[in-house]
Amino acid sequence: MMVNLSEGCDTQVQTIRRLVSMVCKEVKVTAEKISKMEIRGAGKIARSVAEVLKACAKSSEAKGAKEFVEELEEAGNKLISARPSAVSLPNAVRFIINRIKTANLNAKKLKELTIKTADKFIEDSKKAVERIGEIGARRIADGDVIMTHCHSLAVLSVIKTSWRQGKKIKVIATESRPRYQGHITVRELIKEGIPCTLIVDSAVRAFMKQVDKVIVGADSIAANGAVVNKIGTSQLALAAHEARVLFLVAAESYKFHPQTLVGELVEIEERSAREIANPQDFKGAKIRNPAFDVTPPEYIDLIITEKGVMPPQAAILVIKEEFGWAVAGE
Ligand code: RUB
Repeated sequence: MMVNLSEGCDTQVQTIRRLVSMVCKEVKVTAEKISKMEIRGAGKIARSVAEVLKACAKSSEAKGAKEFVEELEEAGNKLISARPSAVSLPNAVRFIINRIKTANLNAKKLKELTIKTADKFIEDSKKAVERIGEIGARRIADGDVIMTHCHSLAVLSVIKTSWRQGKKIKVIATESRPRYQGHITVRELIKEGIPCTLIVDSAVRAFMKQVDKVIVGADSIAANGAVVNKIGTSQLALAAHEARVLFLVAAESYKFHPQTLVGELVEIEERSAREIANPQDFKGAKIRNPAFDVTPPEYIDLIITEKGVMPPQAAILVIKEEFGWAVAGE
């Protein structure tokens, strides 16, 4: 950001102060928590950014509507840059900011609208996860063995709903190296009393013959139905395909990626090598740590959303319904 040198010294200081304060404290704290994965999982990330934009609106001292929108956009951009692969993050930011930008209101009213819109996003998001549980449970039969990967609240909603309906299911969960989110899944399953087995990621194919259905979550779903999810997901899909096991994805509609409609690729986050090993111990070798991978639509049987169940090829219809074609011009 450039500061006009022809401005008086006091004005410059005021401008700098305003720019610095434009991003409220909560934004920095939450962006850092998202980067460090203290807040993780695409749905939770989306709800946390809605909470922060609400906090920014509450604490804003913006004098006019233009200043308020600028503040919110600055906060939104900072949050979006925290993690690149989960489209739920920019989708949540856009859901709120687009409404603010198109409302012809004064700063006070815009603040109120931001709070209301953020609350609506959070509430809809929670309801969507619940609904995915109900819709997804219809696909689960009594006695099914379900394999899952990583930790997804949408997947757990399907599993828990099925269990609470009295279906005697069993779950096989991968540990999901390097961050072991599979441990969180298994702990949640134990708490619910659901029989579960923890396996290493490389044991997926060895266990696939015992499995009836694989269910995973999503960070992004592209217009062609390809699913971006935790690294290793595509291996589960491949093994399921080989063993003719149903491969299901549970995801809210805000996990669909509007820009893929115009050919934009989903950025796959590459995290620090230190999450895998100490580079000093392997001098001379590269250590790679992509956090997500892409499962092609050919390996996906169904996507379970809060609106219903669809084949991956219908992803383009969800994007059109959620975001319209206007996104192509963005
Ligand atoms: C989490 C992950 C989850 C999706 C869906 O990765 O890949 O499967 O985010 O989760 P990370 P949810 O731990 O790196 O964030 O259904 O909870 O949105």
